[in-house]
Amino acid sequence: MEAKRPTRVTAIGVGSAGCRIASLLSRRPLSIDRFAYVSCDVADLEGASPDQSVLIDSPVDQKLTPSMVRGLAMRQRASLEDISGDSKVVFIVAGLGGATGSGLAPYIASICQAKGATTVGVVVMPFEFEKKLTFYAGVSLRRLRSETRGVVVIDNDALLHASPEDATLLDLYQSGNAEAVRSLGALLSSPSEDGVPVGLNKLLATVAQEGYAILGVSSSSAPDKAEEGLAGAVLSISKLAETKSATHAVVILSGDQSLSAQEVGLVVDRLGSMMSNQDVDVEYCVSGAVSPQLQVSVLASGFTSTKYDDYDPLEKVLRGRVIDDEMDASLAEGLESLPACD
Ligand SMILES: Nc1nc2c(ncn2[C@@H]2O[C@H](COP(=O)(O)OP(=O)(O)OP(=O)(O)O)[C@@H](O)[C@H]2O)c(=O)[nH]1
Ligand SMILES: [Mg+2]
Repeated sequence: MEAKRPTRVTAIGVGSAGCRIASLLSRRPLSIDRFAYVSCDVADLEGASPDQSVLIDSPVDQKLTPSMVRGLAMRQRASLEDISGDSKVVFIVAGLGGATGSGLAPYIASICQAKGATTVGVVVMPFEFEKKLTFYAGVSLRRLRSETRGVVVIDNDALLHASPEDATLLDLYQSGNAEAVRSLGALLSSPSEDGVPVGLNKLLATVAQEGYAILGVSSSSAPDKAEEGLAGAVLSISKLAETKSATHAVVILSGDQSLSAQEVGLVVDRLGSMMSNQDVDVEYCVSGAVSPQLQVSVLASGFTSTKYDDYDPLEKVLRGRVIDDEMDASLAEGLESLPACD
């Protein structure tokens, strides 16, 4: 009998956006062996088998906050420990800003890291019009970064290239998810006949730099589509961080099968000058999905400062100091070595 292959790579969708994006990714041939889902909302777990999902028991008559969700999840820590199995690498996929994704993504990441898995966050940040979500999103992003080897940040606004004025929120989610999944799918694709994957090692090395990795996405059907698409992807990153401070990047070319090797070489060569940084270490991958449009994405990493720093004004003011507003006491490590008072 053939021995069961150990699970090497797991992706865990957390909260509504995270579960939706993870579920879409699970339908593609990727170098991810297993998918799992965690949410407070049973609708997010529809279609997932019980051994792949954890429903956090939560009251239905209260508006939840991230810290409330985390408190509720602590009672189910054993199930959350089980969900990553024996994986060597775990991707935590979530939308930040709501209660579930913001509260749980850093908590689940810390559990996976404690089990020894290389843990990477993949997060969607709120739309410009979701101002009231930015604070929780900013706090959670910072926490997630400290519990992971790296975080891939996707800005929801950057996923929307042209949307009709009467588009519903669900329409925006659907078109945004299609863009994100096409790009992430190419980035995480397994070796196949119609593509050149970047490979998990190079991807992890790119993401595991100081600060954040940002995914910029663009599509083009113009005659010089590869170069125009590259310019669009770099522009979308430049709205979030200084492109010249990137240290590593992966150029992701997805679809149209007429893309020549010369065009691939051209965009890889042009990236450094477009980012005003000739020293950036560039990898690339090509996915052969057939589509009339070429999607060009750039995953650039090493950003220690981003637009999202402003989402968490408390961190900016405090700079590592702690607000002392509770009459409790933290026991610092080392206090036990003080002589006991009899
Ligand atoms: N791209 C994309 N963004 C989404 C989707 N669903 C929600 N979002 C965004 O993700 C962020 C978090 O929203 P949710 O995922 O709905 O929140 P949650 O984690 O389920 O948290 P609660 O429902 O508040 O407990 C918000 O900025 C949403 O606009 C989706 O399917 N795709
Ligand atoms: Mg939700």
